[in-house]
Amino acid sequence: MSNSINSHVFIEQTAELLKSAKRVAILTGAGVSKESGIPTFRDAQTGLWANYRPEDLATPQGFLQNPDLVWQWYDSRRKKLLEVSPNAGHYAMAELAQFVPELTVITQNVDGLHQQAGSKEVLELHGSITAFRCFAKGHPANTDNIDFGLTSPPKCHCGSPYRPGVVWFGESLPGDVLSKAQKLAQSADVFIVAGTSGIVHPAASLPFVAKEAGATVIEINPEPTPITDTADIFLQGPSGQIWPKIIGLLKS
Ligand code: BJW
Repeated sequence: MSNSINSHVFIEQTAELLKSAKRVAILTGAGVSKESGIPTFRDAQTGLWANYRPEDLATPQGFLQNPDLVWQWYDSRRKKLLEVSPNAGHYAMAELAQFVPELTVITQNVDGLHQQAGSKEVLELHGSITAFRCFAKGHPANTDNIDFGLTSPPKCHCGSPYRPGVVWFGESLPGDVLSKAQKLAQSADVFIVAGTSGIVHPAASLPFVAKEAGATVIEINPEPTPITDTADIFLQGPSGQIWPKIIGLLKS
């Protein structure tokens, strides 16, 4: 049963657990970048899926049907990244590495903000919005050659259009990355899940794998999710406010 109250006591409990933890894994989702100004997917008013259908924009079928629309949507999101910076939550997660022997961030986000904030060990489950490969053969693109503002996807030397290097619905996650994430879930003593709705698999199953394997599971989110009842501690609130409090206690 989770403690569904945002109280200093639970933040203190979290800091105490982290002080004695050896291996810590953090699974993050779109919510941790919201305070940087990047919309989440499923927020009813401001989420990306409030205005667009995931089938049209985040599936291989959608890309085949309308490559220009998909290209332009990702182009505008990539452009937005030039204007944003990591927030206090990203920086605090990066700082946590100074206090625990082993820390890995497993992220569903494609925005690169964990790395920008200084996190060294980052597993990108859903790829990166700044990488490209061709649709047909997966030939990687030299990112420097991909300009902003193109209305159609540029073509690979093999003639196939380039697509963003992200994972769409119905596609497999990068096998090596997923396998590392699953091993971490099985071996972490503290597993923290922050800013995800917990409905997209296989990422959403990782906290359950961790719990089953004996980890203490801690969730950070302003809203309860399907993970909340399984979490040992539920820190209810925004990532950018909760994480700095945890780090503050670790420093004191
Ligand atoms: C805050 C906050 C603040 C707000 N601080 N928090 C098992 C069961 C059922 C279905 C499946 C299954 N296995 C596979 C599937 C199918 C499918 C799936 O999961 N569908 C579900 C929707 C039902 N999964 C797949 O297709 C995956 N592939 C796969 O499994 O391959 C094998 C396979 C293939 C075919 C059949 C079966 C197996 C691939 C999934 C790829 C997801 N891709 C996207 C797009 C990436 C590129 C892009 O950016 O455009 O990834 S979709 C989108 O959802 C994106 C995200 O990474 C992902 C998760 O979203 P996230 O991060 O949780 O965001 P939100 O918006 O949902 O939630 C935000 C949260 O933040 C909320 O909780 C807020 O409260 C909170 N929040 N402010 C902290 N300040």
